Amino acid sequence: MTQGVDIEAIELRRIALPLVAPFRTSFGTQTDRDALLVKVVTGDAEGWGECVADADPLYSSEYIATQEEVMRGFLIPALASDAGRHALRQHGAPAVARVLSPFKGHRMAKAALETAILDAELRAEGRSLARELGGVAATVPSGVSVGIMDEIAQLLDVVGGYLAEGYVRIKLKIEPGWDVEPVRAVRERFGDIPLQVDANTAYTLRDARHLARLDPFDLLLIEQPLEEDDMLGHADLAKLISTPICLDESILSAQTAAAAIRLGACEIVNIKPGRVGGYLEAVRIHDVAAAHGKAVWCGGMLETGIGRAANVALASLPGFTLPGDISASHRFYARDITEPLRIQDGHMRVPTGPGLGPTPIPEILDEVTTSVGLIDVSRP
Ligand code: OSB
Ligand code: MG
Repeated sequence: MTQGVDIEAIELRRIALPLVAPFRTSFGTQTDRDALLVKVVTGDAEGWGECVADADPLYSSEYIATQEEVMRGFLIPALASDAGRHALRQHGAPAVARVLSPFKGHRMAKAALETAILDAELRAEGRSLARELGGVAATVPSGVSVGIMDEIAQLLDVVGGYLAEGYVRIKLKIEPGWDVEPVRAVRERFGDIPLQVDANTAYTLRDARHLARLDPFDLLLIEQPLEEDDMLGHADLAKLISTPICLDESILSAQTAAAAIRLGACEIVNIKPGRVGGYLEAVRIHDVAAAHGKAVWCGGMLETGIGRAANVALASLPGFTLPGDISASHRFYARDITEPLRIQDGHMRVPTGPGLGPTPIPEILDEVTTSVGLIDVSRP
């Protein structure tokens, strides 16, 4: 348990980082990452959190401008109120979700604030996030997410490059018109590698027969084939295809995870701390899944080293039995804002230093910053 925290100031910083190559999914093509970093300053330490919302509401309804707005207008004032400060002083980071619970949704903003507060608290106490969350592994296996390409030949080159780098699992982004053929080509070229696909809601239940054409390829899973709120559709689809269904966008909390599992809507859960409101809720989803004998893995949202290091800590929990979307810094960024995270023999080392581990390198951070504001929340 953490010990309580007294926040003096919160810095909100927007940064823009070019991607090394465009990343195409069924919902669009990304060439830059526009991110929002939260820095929490206490009397004893500074803590960091990364808001994983994208510039546009294409993955989910959340997007970066609204996340900054809701933090400034509602979430930070609640944390800075007398009741908020009292709760944080008494209980530390575990109080954040409760203080913010009157405000509906905006989980990515809540997650970033909670992470920064938790990080500040752990750094002050010299404890690591992995230990705090219940991590057990010293390294975690690295999978990589591969975008939609124009040509199969290009896809095979890219996948071959990642396998040569040591990634232990390949995830192909799919959409109607780019599904069976790329999967077949990757299987034919690279054989029996751990392989899975992610549709980001691009299909409907009417596509069930088509999706069953993926059955012979022995995929680890198909991620989020149907819409976010189509829990019943996923349960129906599970009866029509043999590839195990994994949910990403649909799982917003431990409650939705429990419902999805009970309904038979998913066999596996992709846990993204931003999507579910923070690392503490992420652990609860891990626990719910474990109680039902379901595997989980840690998803990614093109995080910088800050968010990625925290994801590595989460992925070190025992229920994370499948490789996560936990790739090296240079998979997405020529220059990360932290010391670059690297993979070695297909694995990433779990940070053991205080808090989430790495911190932004100030010179790099300044160069990529597009706006920054400090909110004084101290009281005499
Ligand atoms: O659906 O998993 C997804 C990236 C941005 C938005 C959604 C998703 C992704 C990825 C993971 O596929 C990329 C990563 O490794 O961070
Ligand atoms: Mg996904």
